[in-house]
Amino acid sequence: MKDAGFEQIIQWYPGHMVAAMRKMADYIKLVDVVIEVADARVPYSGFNPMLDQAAGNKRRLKILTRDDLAERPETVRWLEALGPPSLSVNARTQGAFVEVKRRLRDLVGDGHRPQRALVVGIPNSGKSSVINGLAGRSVARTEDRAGVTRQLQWFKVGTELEVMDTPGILVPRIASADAQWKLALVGAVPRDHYDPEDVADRFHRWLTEKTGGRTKVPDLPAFAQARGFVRRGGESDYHNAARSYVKDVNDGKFGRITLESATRDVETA
Ligand SMILES: Nc1nc2c(ncn2[C@@H]2O[C@H](COP(=O)(O)OP(=O)(O)OP(=O)(O)O)[C@@H](O)[C@H]2O)c(=O)[nH]1
Ligand SMILES: [Mg+2]
Repeated sequence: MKDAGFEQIIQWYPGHMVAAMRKMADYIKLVDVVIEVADARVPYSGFNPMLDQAAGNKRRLKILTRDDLAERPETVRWLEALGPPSLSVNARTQGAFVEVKRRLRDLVGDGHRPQRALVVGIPNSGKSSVINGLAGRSVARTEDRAGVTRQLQWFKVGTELEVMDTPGILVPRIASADAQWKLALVGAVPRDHYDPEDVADRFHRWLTEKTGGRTKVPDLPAFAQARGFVRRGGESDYHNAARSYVKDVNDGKFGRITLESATRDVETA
């Protein structure tokens, strides 16, 4: 029963996503290439098939962001599975975008008019960071929470390229409990839409299984105790501990962790 409740809790498909999805269908016709952005830690659940479908026969560039937080061998396998043209970046570093620009040029060629690209992906995947990386300065607002970009907006990148930033869009119903906690953990769902204790517990159970019990990452009770999350009276404050725990995962404090494996998760999907 817990799973059923959990599945209902971690769903987020507000009106602005419905509206953006509709508008995007119009803009897709105007662009030369669609840049699909996903977090390298969840390259399976992190791509929205609805967006891929909406891109129709447009050329695509798939970018895995947060490759600084993902396990390198897994990212390499994912890039192979996704096929060219795909690449991974740490979108917070400018250097990564030399290669992104080269791939884009290869894809769209040298036209007479400025070429246009639409950047799409699920919330908090790093779309606006990719725009800033392409622009070489901070033009689009970025923040570490889901749902920052709410409008579709064009940005000029030099004289050759115009890129459109779009709001993050999830699927109306995230299929499995596994995909739900993983997307919540990486920040694709707003904080008030999930129970952080449940997500932290599921993450640790998953990691324990994956590593055959050899992980050094603490579970939530150990973390709460070590970090002094106690209420008056000596009881542990698991809720706030779990928020910190989730943040630490995303700050890379527990090391690089890829949540979906190219070999396992693709085959069983
Ligand atoms: N460590 C790391 N952080 C990143 C990377 N890319 C983006 N971020 C951070 O992730 C957070 C979200 O990035 P955004 O670019 O705002 O994500 P978005 O997809 O535009 O989000 P929405 O507009 O809410 O859908 C920000 O705090 C970024 O600094 C990356 O490659 N590595
Ligand atoms: Mg954004």
